[in-house]
Amino acid sequence: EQLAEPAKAHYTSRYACLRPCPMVCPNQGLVQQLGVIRRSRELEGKDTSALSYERAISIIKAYPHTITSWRLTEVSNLSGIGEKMLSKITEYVTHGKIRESRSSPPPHGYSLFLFNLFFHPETIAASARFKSLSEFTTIYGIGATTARKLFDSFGLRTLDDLKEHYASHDPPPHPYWHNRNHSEERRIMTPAPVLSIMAALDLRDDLNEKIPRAEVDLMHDIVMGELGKLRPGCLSTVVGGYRRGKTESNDVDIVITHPTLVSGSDQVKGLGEVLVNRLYEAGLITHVMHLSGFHTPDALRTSHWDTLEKALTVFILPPDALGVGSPRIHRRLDLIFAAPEAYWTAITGWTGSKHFERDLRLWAKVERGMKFDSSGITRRRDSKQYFPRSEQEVFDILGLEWIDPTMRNA
Ligand code: DGT
Ligand code: MG
Repeated sequence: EQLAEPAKAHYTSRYACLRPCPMVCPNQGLVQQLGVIRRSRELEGKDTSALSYERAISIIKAYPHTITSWRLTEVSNLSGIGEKMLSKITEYVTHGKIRESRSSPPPHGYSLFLFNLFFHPETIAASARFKSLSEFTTIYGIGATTARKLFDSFGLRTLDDLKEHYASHDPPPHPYWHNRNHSEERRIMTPAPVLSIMAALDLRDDLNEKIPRAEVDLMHDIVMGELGKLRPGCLSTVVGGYRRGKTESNDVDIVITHPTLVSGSDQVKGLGEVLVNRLYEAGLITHVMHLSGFHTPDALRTSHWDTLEKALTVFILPPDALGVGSPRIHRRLDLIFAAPEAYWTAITGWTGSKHFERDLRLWAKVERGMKFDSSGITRRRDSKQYFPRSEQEVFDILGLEWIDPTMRNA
């Protein structure tokens, strides 16, 4: 079947999946300030506003020139940069920082002075509320909604407040193996504990520590070494920020397949379960927050992205793995299991960035009549399924010019 000519990638594209975007851009200061406002909107549950900041940030990150006053006209013509966003950019260009625009009046009852003070990015960053909410969300299992509830309804302000609160309120986490209906031989004999909030508080420092690339490589080698003993011949790729070239990652994401796995059978799920079991019994996995299609109710990722099998876990290197007496730091490890036909869509879908992925799905749907997710590509009109054999083929089928993973930092 003849595929249409791919759309050209360019920084002016409306779609993030067509904008090559480096890790560090020429307008990093502006991006950082807009990022503070975006984060505060997100913490306050103003998702629509947060998303329009996210779009604008993504567009600016792909813009190849330093924005100076004589570039503002060109910037204003970029899609996703509305009048309001342009006024913030202009302010940054003239004053080196951003205040909330005067064209958006404060909510009734607030003084303009206090409003401006509160929404100034530096002021936002310094405000007690922003600080508390940000701090609360550094704990695995606490999202923006929970953080606001803890602040507003329970009056909590500090991590010590939080500890005291959860010492008496911590509900046992919903076990990921609850209601699982698996056969005797695949039964998890010793289910790993789910991460309770109290346990997450104890692991907070570890889990917020960034992971250098060399340690990502080592974790990958150890995991695949264990898997090789159970099931020789598996293939794997480290995805996520690591694949996009991040020097330090927040977690490790690995996509795994085996050439003989039959999709639609229980084999993919089985592979995930035996590996997680093995790593737990070897003392390499300490917690499992989620396995396969089962969620803990307050899980961080509530939206259903795809039908792939995945294990969200906490991993720890064996003693002395990084040299004699080296510290052992708990790390977030996500394992994604795919049948061979879904391997390349899984890799594309998990490489990110999140915004790149969002626009990839949107592009596929709106411009190509296709449904893309990590588990596959389907043409909508006749439900034809595609099984790409490389990531290049994923881009070809979706009619997109190739973008290197290191330029997908939208
Ligand atoms: P970081 O924070 O250093 O780990 O940075 P990333 O970009 O690796 O972020 P991460 O690990 O949250 O997610 C990796 C990519 O995978 C992300 O860009 C979007 C995608 N992703 C995250 N969660 C899911 C999920 O539940 N399903 C699917 N299909 N994709 C996901
Ligand atoms: Mg990651």
